[in-house]
Amino acid sequence: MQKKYIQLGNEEVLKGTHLLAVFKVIPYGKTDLLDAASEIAAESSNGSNIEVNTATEFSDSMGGVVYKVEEDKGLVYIAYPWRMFDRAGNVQNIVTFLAGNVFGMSSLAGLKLLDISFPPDMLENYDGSSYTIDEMRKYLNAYDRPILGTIVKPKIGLKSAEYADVCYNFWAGGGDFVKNDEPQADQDFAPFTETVDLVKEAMDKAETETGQTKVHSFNVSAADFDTMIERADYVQKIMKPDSYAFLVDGITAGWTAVQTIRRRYPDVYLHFHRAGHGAFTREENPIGFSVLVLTKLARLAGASGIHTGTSGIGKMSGSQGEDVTSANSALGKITKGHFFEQDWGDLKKTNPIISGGMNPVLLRPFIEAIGHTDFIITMGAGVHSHPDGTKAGAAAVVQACTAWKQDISIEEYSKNYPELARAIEFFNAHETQAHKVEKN
Ligand code: CAP
Ligand code: MG
Repeated sequence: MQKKYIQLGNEEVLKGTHLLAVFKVIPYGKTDLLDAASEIAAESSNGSNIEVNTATEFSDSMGGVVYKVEEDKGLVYIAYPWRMFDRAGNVQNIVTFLAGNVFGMSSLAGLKLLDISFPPDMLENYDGSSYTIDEMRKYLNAYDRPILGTIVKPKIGLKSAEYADVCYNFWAGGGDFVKNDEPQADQDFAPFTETVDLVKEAMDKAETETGQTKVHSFNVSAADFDTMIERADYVQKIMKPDSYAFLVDGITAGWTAVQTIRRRYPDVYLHFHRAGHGAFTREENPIGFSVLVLTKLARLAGASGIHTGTSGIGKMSGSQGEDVTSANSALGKITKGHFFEQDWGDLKKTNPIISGGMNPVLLRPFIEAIGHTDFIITMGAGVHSHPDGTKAGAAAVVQACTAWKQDISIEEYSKNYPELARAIEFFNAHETQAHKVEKN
């Protein structure tokens, strides 16, 4: 045990000088929890497995402090002096410390970072969101309801003109927001610039026909930052201000990619797609971090919105508690499931993006699960599998939302709206949680 990292009952670390973290720890074999805690604190801050002769009084002050443990739950609380982190507002650096080497420690069978809290002085170094859902609502004139979106499906394989046609049909059916699916990038059958050009034409046509403004979220994730910037600049050249968002695959492209786009394009909605997060966040994974931690880090990095799960209502794993907690954390609403209260200071909110197996039938259940409508919802197959096509699928989503706003059941409301009626019949017939398998 590295005793200097164990300071149970230390209250000084709770007075605004330390980042606080809580881990669920499963030591191997008979390793004592406190012993494991000291090794985690060392490896995630200034130490290693053995004390070194090169340490100084100041370097010692940069050590993590185990200030509390809950033996029965395997919980270890560690405080980190916030000055140890890169002062240039670098989220990647926080993750490298707290979710880096420690995940590989041979003495641990499990290590899950469950929650994190940033002191006010530390928050001042971080960007937070600049263009929020509030700006998007203003542009779309969409208030007191979710922003209604889709993901163009099939996930890959449409030519540029076919892609733009799907966008047009969704927007013509009344939808607000279309996103690239997370792997759509610059494929030879749908070159990025050609797709942008045709999406612009589709958007102009749909706006003229509907009298409504529309938004498209373009995936600018790429092999290198220069290419990301080149793609983002092209979108900015072709599209009207406010009519586009930039999507970044935050897990696979990385935190530096997210923050590069945030810092170069502060007037654009930054859409954090979290493909790959399951490797870290699934509740059955003993090693990783929670959706709550991911969401808080995304807010620190300046994501305007991040996918936060469907509370077990859609196709992806996730629970009502976990997903709603992280969604409301993104908005700064303190709900149960937090270990720490987080005062976000001046950092603007990050909105939940709700996606994954959603369809018009599931809209009201989700709104009731999360308790508000300050989110973007995107339905992929839930729109494009509608028996009468994408435009009808979009109309069904809009009708389901109107039914909710008027507090009328979709069954009742659909008596005068055939697109919604067909959607109800179709999605009730298809086990909308078909991806749900009985977890044994
Ligand atoms: C949803 C989706 C999203 C997932 C990501 C997909 O499509 O496009 O990427 O929602 O999950 O590829 O599955 P569907 P999460 O609407 O057709 O399911 O939002 O949980 O990160
Ligand atoms: Mg997707």
